Amino acid sequence: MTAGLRERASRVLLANWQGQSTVPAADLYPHQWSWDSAFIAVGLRHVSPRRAQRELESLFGAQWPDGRVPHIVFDRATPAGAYFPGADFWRSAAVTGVRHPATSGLVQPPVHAIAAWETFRADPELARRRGFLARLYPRLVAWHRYLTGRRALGTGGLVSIVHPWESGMDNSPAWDGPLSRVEPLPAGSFRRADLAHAVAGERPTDTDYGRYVRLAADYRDHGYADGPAIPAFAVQDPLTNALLAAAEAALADIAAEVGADPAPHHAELKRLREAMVEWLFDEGDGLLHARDVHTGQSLRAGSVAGLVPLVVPGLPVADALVRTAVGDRFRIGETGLPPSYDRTDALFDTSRYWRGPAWFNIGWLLWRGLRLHGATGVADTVRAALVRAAARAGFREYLDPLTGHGRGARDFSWSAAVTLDLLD
Ligand code: 9WN
Repeated sequence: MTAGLRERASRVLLANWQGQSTVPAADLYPHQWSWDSAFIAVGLRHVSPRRAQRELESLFGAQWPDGRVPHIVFDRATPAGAYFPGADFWRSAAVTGVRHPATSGLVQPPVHAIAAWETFRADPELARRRGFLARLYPRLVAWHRYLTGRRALGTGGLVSIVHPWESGMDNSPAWDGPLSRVEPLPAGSFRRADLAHAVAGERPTDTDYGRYVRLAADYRDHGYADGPAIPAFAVQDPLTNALLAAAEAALADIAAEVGADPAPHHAELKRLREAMVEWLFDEGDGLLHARDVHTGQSLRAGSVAGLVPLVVPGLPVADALVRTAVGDRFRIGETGLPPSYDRTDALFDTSRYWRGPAWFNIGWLLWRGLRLHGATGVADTVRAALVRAAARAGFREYLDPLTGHGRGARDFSWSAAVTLDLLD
């Protein structure tokens, strides 16, 4: 089974490869996405280390002068209406001065340094010969500096995201509260392209989209400036901050490899780790919660994002998170499939996108985090469940967390990529 699965996963990555980068899924997502590319590189390194390097290089080739790595890099050859909002909506050239590639102006969770380090480790000789890390290191540093400098909007020095798309977990119930303050654009004022390829009941609603488009248009119309005004949606997200902290640990390894000083990265890891625990951890609940920058309030919700800080080395509250992961709300020790939302909560929905379904990338992050903190038995359960689900359901975008049935797009790149890594 394993040999066949490896073969099938490789075929998905080869089919979705566009020459310089990989699309998340052929019809639904026909461009390059930022955090997808990082997970894809982690899997692609087992198929072709050179392609894995190019995947990250092409993404960072679209980095903005201010250091931000855009969440979508648009493929020129793809018809304009294939994805909404497309390049003509974002108008990135007006800010960057660069017409090609056109990009969005939002970001996604900073998992890239982790992917770069793993990609390097797959073939250090090739990487050194190509100057892979030497070229990428300053770009990764600029990316992290953008986040910690320009996006430190609230108190405590944590990074803020300014759009649900930036969380990577677009319609998580955690965002319902802050989003309710945003007046949605009428559904008729834009045309969704996703519903041509996906089941409406498994996607965000039209009202969600009305709010997403309103927020994105406002950010664009302010020139993608991060201040002085704080956007209507601004939250300190545990997943984003945890991945940044873990990415700083990876950056320390990368710095040592390229002859730079790792010390600032260790210091940054420590700073972010302390701030996360101080501002986002809820001891009573055993989870980290996002914080609303406008109100300073904790957005108490049962999002799996609150378990992702397990990826942070030296996290002092790791034991509490492991207990929550195996407790009633997530039951990861039994099922191995981490639901994206608390399964005991009234808002839990087994089919709707980030409101309950299990996702391969989150499972992969938790697998790493659980191993990092010595919960190897639970980590093994997660690994086995994801591999079994991929074998049974194929490389679907997400899974019903109770049955393992596949949902969303088929031949989804990061599902294939992390399966390859789990099989290694
Ligand atoms: C908006 C590509 C992306 C993922 C996100 C996922 C989804 C986009 C969409 O697809 O978001 O960025 O159109 O729904 O939520 O995590 O990166 O796979």
